Amino acid sequence: MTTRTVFGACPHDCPDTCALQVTVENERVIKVQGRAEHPNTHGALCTKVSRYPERTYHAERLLHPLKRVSSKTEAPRFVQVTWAEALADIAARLKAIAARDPQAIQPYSYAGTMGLVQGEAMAGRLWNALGAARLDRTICASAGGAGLAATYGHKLGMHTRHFAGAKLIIIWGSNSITSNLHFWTYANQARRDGAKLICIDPRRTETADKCHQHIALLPGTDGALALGLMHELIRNDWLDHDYIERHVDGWPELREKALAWPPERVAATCGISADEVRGLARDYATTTPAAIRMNYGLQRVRGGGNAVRLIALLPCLTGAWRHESGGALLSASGWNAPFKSANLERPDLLAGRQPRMVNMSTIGDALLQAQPPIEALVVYNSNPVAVAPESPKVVKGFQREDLFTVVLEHFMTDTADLADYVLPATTQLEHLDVHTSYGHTDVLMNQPAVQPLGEAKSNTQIFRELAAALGLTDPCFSETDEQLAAQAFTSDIDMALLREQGWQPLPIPEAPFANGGFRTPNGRAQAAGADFVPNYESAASAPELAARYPLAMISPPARNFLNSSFVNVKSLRDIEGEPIIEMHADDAASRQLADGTLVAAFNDRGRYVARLKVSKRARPGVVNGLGVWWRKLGVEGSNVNEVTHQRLTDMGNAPTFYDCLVQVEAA
Ligand SMILES: Nc1nc2c(c(=O)[nH]1)N[C@H]1C(S)=C(S)[C@@H](COP(=O)(O)OP(=O)(O)OC[C@H]3O[C@@H](n4cnc5c(=O)[nH]c(N)nc54)[C@H](O)[C@@H]3O)O[C@H]1N2
Ligand SMILES: Nc1nc2c(c(=O)[nH]1)N[C@H]1C(S)=C(S)[C@@H](COP(=O)(O)OP(=O)(O)OC[C@H]3O[C@@H](n4cnc5c(=O)[nH]c(N)nc54)[C@H](O)[C@@H]3O)O[C@H]1N2
Ligand SMILES: [Mo]
Repeated sequence: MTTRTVFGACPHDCPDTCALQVTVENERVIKVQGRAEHPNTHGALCTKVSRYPERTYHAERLLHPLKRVSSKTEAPRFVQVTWAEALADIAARLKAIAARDPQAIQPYSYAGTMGLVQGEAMAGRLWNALGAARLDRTICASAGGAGLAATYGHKLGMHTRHFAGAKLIIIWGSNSITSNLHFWTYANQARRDGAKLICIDPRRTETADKCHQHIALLPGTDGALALGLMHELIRNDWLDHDYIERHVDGWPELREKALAWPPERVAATCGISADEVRGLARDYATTTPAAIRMNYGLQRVRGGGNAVRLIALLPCLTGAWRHESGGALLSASGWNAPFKSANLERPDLLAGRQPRMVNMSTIGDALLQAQPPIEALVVYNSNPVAVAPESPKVVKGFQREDLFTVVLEHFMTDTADLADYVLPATTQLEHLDVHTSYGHTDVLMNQPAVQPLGEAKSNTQIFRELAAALGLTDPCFSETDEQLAAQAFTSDIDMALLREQGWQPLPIPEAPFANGGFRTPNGRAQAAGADFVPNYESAASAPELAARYPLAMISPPARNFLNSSFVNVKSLRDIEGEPIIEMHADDAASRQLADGTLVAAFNDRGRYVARLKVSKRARPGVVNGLGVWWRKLGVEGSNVNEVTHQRLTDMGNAPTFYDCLVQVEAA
């Protein structure tokens, strides 16, 4: 028996980007653990990723290329074909389209793997060389990203580890125990050292359970709460005038806006009490150091970009940035200066062309309405039929018989079910990659632990072979994964060290904005223009709609899934049980709905069927439809995106999944 250990990196879309230790016995992975030596991972993995071998060796892993033999509207049927046949046919189809208009070819990808090599490296080269349509990758973080950029000039924030030294931590729009477990370790350490933890979230999450205080505001009202806190900072003169004068532009304008938000008005807008606003302001202003951990949960509403702007300004007003354990963090990805995406994706291959850009968050409308039409769709690292908003339209778009769809996948997802060709892709245990993180600030390397399973090929290899079949001869299409990885970074990253140790920290300042120095053109934080933007769908902003659909629905992540990944891993799905909608006892009673009833959440867009859980985790007026189930593993082939809509955020053109009104009735 031969046993060896391989160093890896978790590929999933999560701020933690853990360092992995993979145990291989007789050429089979038997264990995936967190590396004890890596500071942020400290030997611990979430339940999901510790089941990575179960996912990789899953009986339903795709191991051969498949070709569709049924229509797009009947039950999907596929036959196995050879790689040569699949690639030749795909290349012929794409070539014919490209000869007319390469912009009718649409790539669709997101962060199924966050790897820089298996992400957009070889794929980006292919699309750029062809002149295919571009994709605006907005589905997760672009509202908050735009909010941070407008305020600080970039996606920047505190060191995760310095949260351990804070005396007050506000966990704002984040269920950290579910979605950012290794941050929670630092928050817990702060709590043991006497810090107060406050959670701001419409849902009483497992994280809220463990905080000292939970403020259950209505979804999409965070901007109003931030303005209310500013109101109290002004009225009580809890401002750091020196910091504001030196490092903030536009404060007089924002100050006027904040003065219009006394605690009573905030309370009415947010559905909380005025005392909660006053108490939170007092805690925030009078505790040093005070740190805010935002997550993307709060920016999936119409005003998401502005909400992030307003919250990000709070530490500028109190001078919390003066301390390494004070300030705020939403994303740390702006510290990744050594990452050189252009080396990988080669936008120079566009040679001056500017193909149209399609927003991934409105793929439903794009497939049904774009002019000229999308004729071919190549999907990798994403499951849009499950995760994109307003799935009735997404499904309809994918069902177009005149659409040629290729899906690179590990499994027969809802999206793969609607493909013309399904190509088997390798998992993180079978390919090489390099990673940055949006939580901590280390760069990681993932070594392949075993050979590809069956006939699976890595994304890079599939795109290499597709480029060859399309007759593209640029030498960049022959580069190996090693060569791609080596070009991903500037010389600040020592590839030899990365190979040997598995990770390398980026040099970033301990208290980055203690003396200002934001990444804006003049180095000052920008406050002008930030304001509360109400939801598209709420009782206050759309009373007629709310009369028909009185419940706000949010659809935050289920702990044992990662977006729609892992839903097909039985041991994890068994923990989640079945799709559920959490509802407050008062809302259930007024609808005469008992716990455990099969219910439908519906609106003009669609109907989502799930089991009702009468629960203290839901506040009155808000239902929680935990995401994101595969439609075909859900009830009546539906999931929560049946009811979400395709309208976009105030900044960043992002989706507004949590800005959604429904009614709930027995199914
Ligand atoms: N286990 C697990 N981990 C994950 C993910 C997953 O699906 N499962 N997803 C990953 C991804 S893709 C991302 S982007 C990251 C971050 O993923 P996020 O989706 O940001 O996850 P959370 O940090 O849990 O934030 C969601 C929280 O925001 C709350 N929320 C909803 N609406 C509002 C609102 O209007 N205001 C406020 N204040 N709170 C609101 C929800 O109730 C929920 O508790 O996590 C990653 N980690
Ligand atoms: N209602 C609602 N909808 C949401 C959200 C929500 O909170 N509520 N969250 C949104 C957010 S934050 C995000 S980020 C998106 C995420 O949406 P997606 O990025 O689509 O994420 P996943 O659903 O995890 O699907 C990723 C797919 O990539 C595949 N994959 C993984 N690695 C590889 C690989 O190496 N090669 C190939 N070819 N495939 C691979 C996996 O098998 C998986 O099926 O969903 C969004 N949708
Ligand atoms: Mo995300």
